[in-house]
Amino acid sequence: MSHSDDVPGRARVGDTDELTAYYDRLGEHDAGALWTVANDIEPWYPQPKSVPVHWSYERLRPLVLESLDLVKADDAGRRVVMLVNPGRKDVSAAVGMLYTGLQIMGPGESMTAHRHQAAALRFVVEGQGAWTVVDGQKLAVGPGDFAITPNWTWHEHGNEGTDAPVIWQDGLDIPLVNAHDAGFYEVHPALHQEPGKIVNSSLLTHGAGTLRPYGFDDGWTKPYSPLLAYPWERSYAALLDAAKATEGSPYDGVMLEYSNPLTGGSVMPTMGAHLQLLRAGEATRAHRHTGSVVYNVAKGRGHSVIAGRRFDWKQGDIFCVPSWAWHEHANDDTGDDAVLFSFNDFPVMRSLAFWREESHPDNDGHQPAA
Ligand code: 1HN
Repeated sequence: MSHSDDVPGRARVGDTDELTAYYDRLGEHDAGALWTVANDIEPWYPQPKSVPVHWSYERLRPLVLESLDLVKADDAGRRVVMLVNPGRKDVSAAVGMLYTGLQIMGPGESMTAHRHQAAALRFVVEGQGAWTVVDGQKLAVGPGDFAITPNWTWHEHGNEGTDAPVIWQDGLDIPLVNAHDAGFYEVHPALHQEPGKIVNSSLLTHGAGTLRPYGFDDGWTKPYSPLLAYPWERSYAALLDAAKATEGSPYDGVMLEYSNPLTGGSVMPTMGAHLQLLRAGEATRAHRHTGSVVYNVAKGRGHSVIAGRRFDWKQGDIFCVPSWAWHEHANDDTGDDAVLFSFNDFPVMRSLAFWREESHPDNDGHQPAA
């Protein structure tokens, strides 16, 4: 496929005085000539404004901790240091149409309940004692746990630990919602929900994986997972089990998707999430696909090559892969595994029939050395 625009079938009209005057007259009627923008608005292949970014946890953590004394959590709504892609400051996105940030809650802190059109998810980075109440269900979460706040569900959080702050990563589809002019927001009329007595009830009911509730989940017609929190221990154990039986994917290593246990589909309609294991010393091959991904290094150290640039990472670090960017990952520890948590907009890509994927054709499946 040619990527030059000077080919039959592509817009290639040069400017003349007559045409420029014509464009001006169209402009006066809030109209324009398609051929002046056609090649920009219909690129040969995706042209993301987002660039690959690596956020070092070691460098950000002191700044996140600093915010504890600077603002009260409830005054701020949520006390979050957001991670902003230099190419997407206009929409406060970390990559593509995905937002992410690091939220910190001091010991004993709690926040009021609200709900919004955007869907949210959390990945706990450090600290004991965090809880969140989602749609009246109290979830206790610790490091490595993954939890969801589907769109329009009431939610409020806190830290009942006594000595240390909790830091978790938030992921939301805010830029996507705003791109569609579909945002709504509500503060809970009573400021707090009345949680049911049983903590983690969705995990007790739906957390058995292949064993599904029989005869008592018939009412579940909601478009998101009835399981609201996925504990680290089980998820990591599942990865280790899978690694005993499979080589995994040449592009992703051993990767598992957090799924809706009733459908096998993504946890929410707009965002999916994965946990992937890179064995000691393992290096994946490069591929690219439509859809954006935000990673959090859950364990270990290594590097990724994204759009030809190398990023070295270790536990707690966050990095992103823009749509259609070549990417490959390597575990640089030859004695221990590395684990990457990630969330993505793949459900959007798939449901709109935008999904495309291809493997890197050259250099034995690797990008040219960065
Ligand atoms: C939100 O509701 C939370 O509930 C965190 O913890 C970050 C960013 C934008 C909009 C809503 C939360 C958010 C958010």
